[in-house]
Parts: sequence; C-alpha cells; structure tokens
Amino acid sequence: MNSDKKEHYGDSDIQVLEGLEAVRKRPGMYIGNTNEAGLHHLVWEIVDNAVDEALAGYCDDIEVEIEKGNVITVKDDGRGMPTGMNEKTGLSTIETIFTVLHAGGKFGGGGYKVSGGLHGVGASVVNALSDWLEVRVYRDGHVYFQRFENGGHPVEPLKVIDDCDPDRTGTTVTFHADPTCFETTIYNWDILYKRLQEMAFLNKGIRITLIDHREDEQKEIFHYNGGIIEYVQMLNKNKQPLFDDIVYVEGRENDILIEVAMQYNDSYNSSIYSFTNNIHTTEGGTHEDGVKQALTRVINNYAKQNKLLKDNDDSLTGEDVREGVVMIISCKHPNPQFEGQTKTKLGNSEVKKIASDVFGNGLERFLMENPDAARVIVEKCMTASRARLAAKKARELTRRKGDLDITNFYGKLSDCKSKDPSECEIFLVEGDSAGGSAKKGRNSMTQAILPLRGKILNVEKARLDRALSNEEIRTIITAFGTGIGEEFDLSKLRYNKIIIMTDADVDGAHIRVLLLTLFYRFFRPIVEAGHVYAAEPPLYSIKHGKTIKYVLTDEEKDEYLASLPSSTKYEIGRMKGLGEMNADELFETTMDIEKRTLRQITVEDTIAADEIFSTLMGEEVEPRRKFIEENAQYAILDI
Ligand code: TTJ
Repeated sequence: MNSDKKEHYGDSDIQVLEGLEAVRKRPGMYIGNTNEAGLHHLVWEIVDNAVDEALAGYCDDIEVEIEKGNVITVKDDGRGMPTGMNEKTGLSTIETIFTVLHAGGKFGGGGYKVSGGLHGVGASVVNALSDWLEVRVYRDGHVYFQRFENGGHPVEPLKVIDDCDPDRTGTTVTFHADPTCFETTIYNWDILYKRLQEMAFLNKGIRITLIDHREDEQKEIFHYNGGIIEYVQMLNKNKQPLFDDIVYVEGRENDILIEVAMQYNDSYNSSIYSFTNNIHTTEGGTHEDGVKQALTRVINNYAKQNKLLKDNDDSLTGEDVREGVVMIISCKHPNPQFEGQTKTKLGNSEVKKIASDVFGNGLERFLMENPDAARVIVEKCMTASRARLAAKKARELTRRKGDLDITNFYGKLSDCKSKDPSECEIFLVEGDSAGGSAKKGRNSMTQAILPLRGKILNVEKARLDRALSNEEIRTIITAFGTGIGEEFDLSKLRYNKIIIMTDADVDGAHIRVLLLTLFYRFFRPIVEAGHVYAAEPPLYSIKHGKTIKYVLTDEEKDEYLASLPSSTKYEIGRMKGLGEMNADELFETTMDIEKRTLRQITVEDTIAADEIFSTLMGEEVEPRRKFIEENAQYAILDI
C-alpha cells in the first residue's frame, strides 16, 4: 500500500498537488467566494459536466442528491468518463480531470459546453475544496472507482472495484465540501431547485431529479419537453397573458443556435432573460441586442403595413414594443466570448445578425398567421407609446413649473450641507413625527431627511406617466437628482446611500415594499449599484449601570445577557416605534454611522425579484395570499 502510493507520486504529481493547493489558498479566485454561493458553485461545476454529456446527446437522466451530512451526489446515465491513461500526465484520464487545473475542457472537444463556460473552472477545483470526493464510472461491464481525500489527494489510482450489467453506463461523483474552506457547508434546497429547473427548461427533454435526504425527504423532477416555452408559461403563471399562444422561434446558422420564446402580459414591465450555453447573461449582449432589434423592426413594419400605424405617426420605440413582454432567449455557441463587468455579456459580434434574422423571420410569420394576437400586440404597444409621450410631457411640465414646486420641495426635504455625494445619505422616513426626530437628531453635514406623508403609489399597477403625477414620487425623483425614464443618469445621484427608515411592523413593511417596488421598477441601476439600504431600528434596549446596549433580535438579546456576569443587574426595555423615540434616541440607535445597523438591498437574482414584485404588488389576489402565507413578511428584503 505504502510503496504503491510512492510509485504513484512522481514529480508531476507534486506539481499537480501544488496546483490544487493554490485553489485552497485562494478559493475566491476560482469560485467567486466562499459563502453560500461559492458552496453551490461546487454543485454547478459537477452538474455542468453531466449536462454537457446530455447536450452531446448521450444522456437524458441526471440525478442530484443531497445526502445526510450535506454530501452531494451527482449521477448521470451517459457514456461514462474515459477510463484510459493520459499520455501527458502519466495518470489516468479521470485522475487528470480531477487533479489538474483546467484539464476538463480538453477532453471530448466539440459541441456546446456548459462546463468551461463562465465560471468553468473544472472538476479539479471541486476536488481541491472537498475533504473527500469519490468518482464511479460504469462502463464496459465494470465499475471504476477512485477516492480523493483532504483537498484532492488520491487515496489510490483508479481501479475496478466491481462488475456491472454491460448495458449500464454513466458517471457518479460524490463529494463533501471541506468545512475549513467555506463559511457554510449547508446546501439550500431553493437555490439548487431554481438552477436545476432552469437547466431543465434550457435543455428540453433532459430529466433532472433533485432529492434531499437530510430531513423530511423531498424530491422534484424537472423534465420539460417544451423547453423554454414552458419557462415562459411559468414566468407568466401569476400574470394575465394578452393571448394564449407563445411565440416560439428556433434557428441555426454556422453552428450558432438561437431559440426564443415570448408572450405578452398586461403588465407594464418587460422581463427579458437571455442565456448563452445555459449561462444567464445578466448583462445581455449581442444575442439580446439582435432579438430586441428584430422585435422593434418587425412590429413597426407589421403595424404600418396593416395601417394600424399611420404614415405620419411616430414609430414605436424599443421600450414601447417591450412593455409587458416575457421572453427567454437561449443561444448555444461553440465558442462564446463573455465580456462586461461580471463577464455575463455575450460579445461575439456575428451573433447579433443571426439572432435578429432568426427571430425576425419567426415573429413575422407568427404575426401573419395569428392576426388576432398581432392586433392585440400592436394595440398594447401603441398604448405604451402614448403613455411614454404623456410621461415626457409630465416631466417637462415638472421641470417648467420647477420654481413653483421647489418651495414645496424644500419644505419637505431637509437636505444635508455637504454636496459631495460620496459622503451623503438620504433617509426616507415613515411619518412626520419620526421625520421630525430624525431632522433634529441627524448629522446635518451628511444626512438628509425626507419624511414621507402620503401613501406611496404602487407602481406595479401604474405606468411612468401616472407615477409622475404622484407627489411623493416627484419629490423622491427631485431629491435623488438622477431624473427618471429616458433621462435617468446614475452619475447625477446626490446621495451614496438611500436609507429606508420604517417601523418594524406590518405598516412599515408595506411602505418598504412600495418603495422597493418603485426603486426596482424605475430606478433599478440605483439598486443594482448597491445604493439602497434599510435601516434596522433595534428591538430592545438593555440597561446595566451606565451602559445602554441596543439589540436587533431576540437571539442577540439572549446572547448579550449571557455574556454579562451573573451578578449584573439589568433592565430590558422593548423599543418603541420610530415616531416615539426622541431625537437623540433615534440618532443613537438607528442613524449614527458608528453604531447603527443597515441592511443593504441587493438584487442577486432578477428573475426571482421580478416574480416577487409582480406577485406581491400585482392584480392577482390568490398568488399574493399564497406568497404571503408561505413567506415571512420581511422575505421581500432578501431578494
Ligand atoms: C467524454 O468523451 C468520451 C466519452 O465520455 C465523455 C465524458 O466525459 N462524459 C461524461 C463526463 N459524462 N459524465 C461526465 C461527468 C459527470 C459528472 C457527474 C462529473 C464529471 C466530472 C463528469
């Protein structure tokens, strides 16, 4: 055994292990970070390999199991990884793939690859960050096996451990993430569910099963023969579609595959999600540009040819034709180039024309064959166009009577003295009385206060023109300085932090949701750039001697009390609402930069956020009731 091991470790192995050691030293470089997202990245890395085998046409069943102890097993029924030797490394191909950085991509070339894509760092990175990993390959009537421990060290070379039915083929990988490398090693059912379901939507016909064996056994099978058509159906399930059909277009040119599914609903938003090789291209790119261009062109042409749009009417803009659109764009490309800040923007320039041609032709045909749907679409776009022009007028009006408005405006806003946005913050405060305390207590150099009196309009049910007629919203736009709609300019934002300060009760949560809806729909770049925060007023004060400690939760309270010497006498106060605190109290507990807690509102996942806002704020009552029943009232903050 010992000599076996020695023989097995040559010079090249030492290099190999140095490579894996580098991954363990700086995991963030390879998987982004070491929090929950990083942990799940390990699963994607392995699943991608199985999906590639499915895309190559050799496997249609993939199983992902969460075992007790947060061990992950990924199983496919493909051909099985190659079991031979690799000339270059002198190791088996399997050991090479699991121990040499970036080795995976070099095997079985050709075809569209998920693995090796955006974050494609390979199976070796998963091995490096696992305290153990086992691979089993079923092939040629044998079961091949290898185990690695402690960050990718092979226990033995690949060997046959059993025979199996010669018809059985496939690959099974089981691993346990190394707790010393991650902040958490507990998998989240919802995260696995969402991504695996997305994978199944994007690759019609493949079956992905997710099973959780940890507590109450849960099992879900994702299998969609309709592919992205069924994805659009799901995204629209809580909305009112304008017509039943889903526009579906598919085409290929030079090995570049474009697939689009689309349906209009009666909302004012557009939900366009694009993917390349199953990777969500959140920054868009040439595939999305091409499809959007075709949508505008084809609808305008159709409207003109059918005299729905008169010759002297303005053309419909991109924004007009996208109102109420739910669309999935899926591009499969043999050599995708990802660009942009987060490397989620498709850069290949040849894709734009292909996407535009493929989708344009398909849409033209759909409109011709479905005149009723076509008329509904064009009418919807023309209403959007009229609303856009009305909003433009409303904005101009706001600007012209600016002098009149401005006294009103400054009556509401207590601005800060500093004009350097990087140090300025604005508190949006619920109610006049809390607003009054906040004004008195604040640091007037850097902290501005805007008390909100009236109800904030629910913009989920209103277009921009109506939103602009709402006084509270106009005040917010003026205070931010960015403008809105076509004129929006993030660089003009007057405050680095926008802080929503509401009571920790149902009304407060409601106002917070209304504000977040407004920001998400009309000021999304502000949210995406991380400027939006929620203040967290404390729940309890704990007084002992001359010290007052404020805590946010019951757990924090218990923890703090446990930390005090048992002889200490203390007094616990339940904190009042914002409006009942005096100025000093409010400042000290909730506003003071040194002591306060802020929660940054981030949008990790636009698809989920979109669904939450339209469910929570939209017309349909039943899904809203269900959502609120299933989610704590503050779930909205964790988008
Ligand atoms: C490569 O070309 C020859 C036949 O096998 C191809 C292959 O590698 N197939 C393959 C790999 N199927 N499944 C995998 C795989 C599955 C999991 C779960 C994990 C990994 C690392 C690979």
